[in-house]
Amino acid sequence: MAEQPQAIYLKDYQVPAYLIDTTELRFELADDQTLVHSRLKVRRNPEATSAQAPLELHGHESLELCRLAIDGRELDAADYHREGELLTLARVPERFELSCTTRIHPQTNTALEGLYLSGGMYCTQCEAEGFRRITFYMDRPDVMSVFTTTVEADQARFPVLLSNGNPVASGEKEGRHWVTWEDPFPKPAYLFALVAGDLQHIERPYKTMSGRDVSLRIFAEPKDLDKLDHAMDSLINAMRWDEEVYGREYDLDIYMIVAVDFFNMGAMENKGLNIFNTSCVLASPQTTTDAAYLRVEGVVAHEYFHNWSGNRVTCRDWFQLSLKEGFTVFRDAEFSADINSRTVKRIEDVTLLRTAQFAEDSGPMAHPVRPASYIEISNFYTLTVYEKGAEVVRMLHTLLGAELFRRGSDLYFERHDGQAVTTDDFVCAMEAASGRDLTQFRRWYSQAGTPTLRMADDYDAATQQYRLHVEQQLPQTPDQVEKLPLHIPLALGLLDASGADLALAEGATTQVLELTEQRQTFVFEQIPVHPVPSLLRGFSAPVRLQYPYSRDALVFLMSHDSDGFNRWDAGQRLAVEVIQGLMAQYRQGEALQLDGALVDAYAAVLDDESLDPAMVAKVLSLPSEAYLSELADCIDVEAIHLARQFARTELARLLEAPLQRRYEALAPTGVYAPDADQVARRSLRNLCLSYLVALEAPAHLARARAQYDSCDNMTERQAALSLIAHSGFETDAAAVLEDFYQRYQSETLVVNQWLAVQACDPKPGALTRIKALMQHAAFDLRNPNKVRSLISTFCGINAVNFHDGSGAGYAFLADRIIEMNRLNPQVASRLLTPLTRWRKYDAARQALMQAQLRRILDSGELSRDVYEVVSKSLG
Ligand code: 0A1
Ligand code: ZN
Repeated sequence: MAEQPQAIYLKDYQVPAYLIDTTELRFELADDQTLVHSRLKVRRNPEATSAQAPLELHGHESLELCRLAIDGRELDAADYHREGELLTLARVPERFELSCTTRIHPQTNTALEGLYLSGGMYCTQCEAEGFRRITFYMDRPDVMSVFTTTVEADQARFPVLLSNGNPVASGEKEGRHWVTWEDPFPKPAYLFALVAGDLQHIERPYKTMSGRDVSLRIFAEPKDLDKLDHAMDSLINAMRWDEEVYGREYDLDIYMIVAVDFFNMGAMENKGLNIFNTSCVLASPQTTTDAAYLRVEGVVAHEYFHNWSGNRVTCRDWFQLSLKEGFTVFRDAEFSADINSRTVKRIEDVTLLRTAQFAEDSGPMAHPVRPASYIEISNFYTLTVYEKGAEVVRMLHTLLGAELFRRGSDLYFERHDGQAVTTDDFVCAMEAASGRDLTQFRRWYSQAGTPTLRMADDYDAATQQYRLHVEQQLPQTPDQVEKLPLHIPLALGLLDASGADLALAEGATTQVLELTEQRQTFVFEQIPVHPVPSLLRGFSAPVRLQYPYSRDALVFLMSHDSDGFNRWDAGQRLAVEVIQGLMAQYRQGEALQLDGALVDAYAAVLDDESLDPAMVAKVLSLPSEAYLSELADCIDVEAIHLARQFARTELARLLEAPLQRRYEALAPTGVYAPDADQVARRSLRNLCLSYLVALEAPAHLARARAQYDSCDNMTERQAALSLIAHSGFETDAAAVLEDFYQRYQSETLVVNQWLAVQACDPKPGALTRIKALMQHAAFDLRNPNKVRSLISTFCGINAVNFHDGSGAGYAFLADRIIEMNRLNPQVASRLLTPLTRWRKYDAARQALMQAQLRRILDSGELSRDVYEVVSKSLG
């Protein structure tokens, strides 16, 4: 290997030696190249330690430097030093103007970082370090500058030219035109954006709470213009919510969103000009499922909320990424909870956290919410930084209460508006506003790993004392051995024999205990009966909870707990135990026998028409294979799959009549709308159908096909499609897949769904089918959405096929990673995730997976992205 990439450490942080007050950019977009002219007003940072520091500019190796001048004086190669990603000017005046011209090639940019082409349109992605692929710059978030940007291009092919802020001038000449945009808010380069293309938009006016008029515009390719209304409604709801809940209003005259097909992530919060993956903005009843509607709403809100939590107050350095991401995920989750079902939203978020973030936290890439080092920052846009980071903010909210938390956030925004700050500044504001000491709480930011809470209890009828003993344990992670106890909010309630909540401190039915010691006992006085505890209500902390619940107690909580989340969680615990029992039977060669307790509990929930159908659907959904794998010490792929399938089919067999009854009773009554009521009905109806089809009876298959044929929306059609496609009725499966493709071949996002449905088909032979689909016209290795739909879905979800004992799945994935490493390092690096988990499998699979990781490591020039994950996984 060439030189190994080096790690960067938080402890080495130094303030920038120079500041850039203003940044003027001019882009000349042409077919074979783009010229980028910049003029920067630079001055020495008065806070820098050394007065003689060199000026260090970042510039990607792909940049061709055409011109560099200081105060009009042209520089030549002898005046600077260029090495790796740095261009260094040893001596510069205290204050000067730096002019620079670079030549770049968006047409061949497959990494989708910097300026690139998506379909035929130009767009940018600068977070985290993409701006250095555009021009030489101090590409670090603590250098904030006022940007003026001129975009010049062919007028006919690129009629729309956008950048951050407001358009202030435009003109045309000989078939080309230009527009100048000014953004008055100082921002780091990662928030810069540019778009040029043949786009159309929808527009709506918005009046902020202080009466300012804002024009909201969403741009897309003309064919998608009819799929933008939901995003617009979501944006307006988010803007209102942020005014009401956080007192934050929008600050520019225009807010723009642009939909692009080629995008590495979900969306990007560039100031005033968000760029979105089409999958996170387009929505129409015929092409979009209910789940995708909710995702669009959440992502639109997320990017909007970044305008304050991220843009007005940004990160000092990339170690602080969770400052903006954790806080913003918390904000968007609360927004979604407020406008949809709070409990369902919480269940979904916790499911993701417990399945994927816990896995990350116990794997080779485990890192704290505020990492201490990285090789490639793109690898740290993780579930830990986002989701666990949001849980950390949620815990602050729980500990302080809504009112003090709001005072803390007000103080944070007031203190740090226009600054680049740290997670510690955030905690300091919360401390100052609440008067609470959060010293120990800060450990959540610096210690990796998921804590386990072991609990036990006893009750003394004579003294009416109930005592809860809690022990916290934080596991070792590759980066840290020594761990200190965390400050953990533990919300709980105590139920009497009738299922009613007992009154706890100050008459409340839920109390938040604060766990700070490694071992602690909490004593509850005047408890009249031996209670059933409802622990960790609302999932009040991101921990693994161990308490010896009996199956009877779980069934009891499922029907009585006043905390909706815990009612669901009791059902999950019960199902996990039952499935684990089946796995044990399978391994011992016994005939599988489903515990009747689960059947009875499910029957009761299915029969209870007073419950929200969305909750019923959640409660009756068996834990996923991925969650069961996360819980296992050594993952037995086959046992998990078979035991879960058995539970499913048995439940379907024993509950066939009520499932059928509810399926029919929940038939659609009116025109499709993605409203809470309808979404809830469809989710339960589709769940009933999925159980019924599991019986592999022609009548139920026909039911699914009838739904497929007669429905007016993608939620019902897609559900039916995947059930038929995954069934054993192979002719019907092939027919429905073909029909679906014929109907939707011009809808890229729907075709991606079609790829994903096939990728997760558990029937044998999946790898052959995947390989064939890679040759299909619908597939394109350069489009990250397609790679995710086909390859990530296969390797991440289709466990029985991917983990086939031959190792063919692993070799296939390694080939794709080696290929993608050259094309798109970020996507390549994310593809690695399933291989990083090799330690959780049996010895034979471990060896096969490791061999593929080594093959990747030896495959030649690796990007920093892939190198970091592979080397840490093997390390
Ligand atoms: N900040 C965006 C996500 C994002 C992160 C990195 C990207 O490129 C490496 C792109 C987008 C968000 O949180 O929505
Ligand atoms: Zn974000």
